[in-house]
Amino acid sequence: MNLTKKILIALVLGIIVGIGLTFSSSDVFSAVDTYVLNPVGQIFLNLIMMIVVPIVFVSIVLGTAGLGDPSKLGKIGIQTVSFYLVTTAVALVIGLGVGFLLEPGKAGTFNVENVTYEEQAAPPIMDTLVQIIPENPIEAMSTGNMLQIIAFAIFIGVSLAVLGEKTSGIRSLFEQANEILIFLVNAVMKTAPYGAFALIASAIGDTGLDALGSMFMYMLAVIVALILHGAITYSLAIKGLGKASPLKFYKSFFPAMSVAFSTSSSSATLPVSMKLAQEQLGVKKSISSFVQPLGATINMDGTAIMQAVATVFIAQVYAEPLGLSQLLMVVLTATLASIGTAGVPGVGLIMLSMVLKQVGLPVDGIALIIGVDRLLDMLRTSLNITGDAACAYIISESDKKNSKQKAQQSAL
Ligand code: DAS
Repeated sequence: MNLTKKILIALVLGIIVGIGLTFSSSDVFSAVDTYVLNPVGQIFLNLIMMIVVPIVFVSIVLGTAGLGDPSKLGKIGIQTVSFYLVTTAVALVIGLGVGFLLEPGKAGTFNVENVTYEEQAAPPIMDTLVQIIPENPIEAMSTGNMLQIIAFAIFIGVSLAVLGEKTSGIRSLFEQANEILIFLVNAVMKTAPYGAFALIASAIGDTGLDALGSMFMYMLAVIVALILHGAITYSLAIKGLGKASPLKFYKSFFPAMSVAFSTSSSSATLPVSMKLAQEQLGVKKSISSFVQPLGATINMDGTAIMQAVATVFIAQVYAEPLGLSQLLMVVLTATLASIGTAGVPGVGLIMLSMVLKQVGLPVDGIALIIGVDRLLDMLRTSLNITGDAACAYIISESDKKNSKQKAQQSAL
């Protein structure tokens, strides 16, 4: 049986066990979670996270060096950031639209008297952009600062590309390191079904049926918007720009989506999403190694959708209507906020407080949605990394077409 089927079965069993645990006593759940689900889930998470920093660094060094001409890096960088900003803005519009249509926070259905939320300071966007250049790359790696790791790897990769033969030994060292890391990814992925089972069962058991019931409309609005964005925006882009079958794309990429679902972390999923993009979708290694790690950090359409729906939900609960200027502010703030959101579990909520403050809504409203956020984080992270892979695929296909045209022209 292939890995996709094993992970699917593990997820279904995990959902069944999770729902079963919601009917058990809290003692039973905490015992099962403490001694079974959490250890198995955490070991899987740690195995995956162990590879993230080395594979992102090595892949981007090789990817950037592989691009050859540094000016090509600029062209691909502009294409990548443009795709990410446009799809994030589209995601926000879809999220806002579904929020207004389904009205999950219809006034009067929620008691907000004792609702409070201790907001966590979101890093100012300008600080995030300035701090991209690391003053200490080793510290950036030890703390998992993905934007700084990406920046440092680009500098090394461009240096290898410019120095060419002089540093061929170092480059082959990176290539051998990459082989080791790919081997480790394959080995770790064999544990994915066990990790997926434990993490989804724990998340459902932890959320509980009460929260699932009272927040049903909110969850439905987020899920509908996520599906619309994946089924429409990405499918149109893959079909229209990538000239490929969206169904084939999703089928090939599903194991990475399931790892993102299990881990709720775009960064943790990177080793798998890059491997599948290169091996199953035929994305050029030099492009995948640059576009996907960058996307795991600055491109989060699923998160943007949650932030849009949550903003409409909170505005409805507090009966505070949102004007057009506020809606535009939501799109702008959430798009920029996604740049500063690291690809780890739960950060979307931290950035949500930034969006709510920007449009004058009570940040305390986050306390209403926090109970079901872990489950929604799993779903939105799956969409986050799918957008990154769709972008890498489209840019890779465009690059292949350009190279073919250049080869034909030089042959004439
Ligand atoms: N879980 C984050 C990610 O890794 C996104 C979020 O928290 O919304 O993509």
